[in-house]
Amino acid sequence: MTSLAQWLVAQTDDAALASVVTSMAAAGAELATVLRVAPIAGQTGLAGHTNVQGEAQKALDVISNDVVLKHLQTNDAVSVLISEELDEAVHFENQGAFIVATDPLDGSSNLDVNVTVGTIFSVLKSAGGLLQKGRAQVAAGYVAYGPATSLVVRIAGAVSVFTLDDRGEWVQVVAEAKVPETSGEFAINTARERFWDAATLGYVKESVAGETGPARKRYNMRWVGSMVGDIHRILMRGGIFLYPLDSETTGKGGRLRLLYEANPMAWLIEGAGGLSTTGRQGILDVEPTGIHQRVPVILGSAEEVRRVEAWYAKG
Ligand code: AHM
Ligand code: MG
Repeated sequence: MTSLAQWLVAQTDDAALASVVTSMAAAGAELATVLRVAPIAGQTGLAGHTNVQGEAQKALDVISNDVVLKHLQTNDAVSVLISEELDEAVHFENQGAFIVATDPLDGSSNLDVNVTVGTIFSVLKSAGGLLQKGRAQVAAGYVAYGPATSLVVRIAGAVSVFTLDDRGEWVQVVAEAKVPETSGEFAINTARERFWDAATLGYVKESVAGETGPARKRYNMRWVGSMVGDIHRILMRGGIFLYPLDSETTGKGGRLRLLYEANPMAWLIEGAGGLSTTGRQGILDVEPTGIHQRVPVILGSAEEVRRVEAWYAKG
C-alpha cells in the first residue's frame, strides 16, 4: 500500500511543495473529524448553532477556514493564503515559495442533509503573484467528505486518489485516475433552464432526446449541489459538469470562482484525460483579474465537453 508521504517523494524533489500538499491533507483529515460529529457539536449548517451543552458554535465554513489557515500559517513554504471565506489574501510573515488558494468548505448548503462536501485547493508559485492562470498551478487537489474521506491530488503528473483510514493515514486507492472519454451522465442545475444560453440549451436538449436524438444515446442527470461531489463522480466514472454563464450570472462572470474552484478542478480533470472550458476558452487559460473572480465552468469527459464546445462554436 502506498502512503501519501511515499507518493509525494515519487512525485516531486521539491520538499517544500510536498509539505504544502501534506499541510492541506492534514487540514482535510482534521476537518473530516470535525464534520463527522458536527451535528452533535451543534455545528450543522451555515449559521452558528448551539451545541448539546448550549454553547454557541461557529459556522462550519468559518471553522473550516480556521483549520486550513492554522495548517498553512505554520508551514514556512506558504507565503499567501487566498480563501473563499476571506475578502483579502492573507500574507504570512515568511517568504515561502508557494501561494495556496482554497475553498475550505465547498457545497456547504449540503451540510444540514449529510451529503458530500469538500475542501478544494490550488497551489501556485509565489514568484508569479496572486493572479496567475490555472495553467501555472504546480499542485491542486480536493478532499471529499463522503461515505469515505477521499483526497484527490495532482502535482504535474497523474491524478492520484487516497482514502483516509481509521488511523488518520492517507492510503492510495487509485494511482492514476482516468476520466472516461465518453459518458451518459450530465450534471447541471436544470432549474436554471430559463437563464441558459443557446449552447447550453442545445447540448442539454440534444442529450435528453435520448437514443433517437442527435446524441444517439440515453443520458442520466446527476446534481449533487456540491461541486466536489459532482467532480469526484465524474473523475471516477465520467460525465460532464456545467455551470455555464447564463443570463442571471452574466453580470458576475459566472457562478463558480476561478482561483479556488474552477482552476484546481479543471487542472485535475485535464490531468486525468478530461477537458475543461468556459465555453469560449480553456478555463486554464483565463487571465484572472481578481482573487474572487467568477467564471463559467464546463468540464469532464472529453467527448461531452467537445460536444458543448461545438454548440458554442455555432454562435
Ligand atoms: P459554495 O462555494 O458557496 O458552496 O457554492 C458553490 C456550489 C458548488 O459546490 C455547486 O456546484 C454549486 O454551488 C451549486 O449551485 P446551485 O445552488 O445552483 O445548485
Ligand atoms: Mg465553493
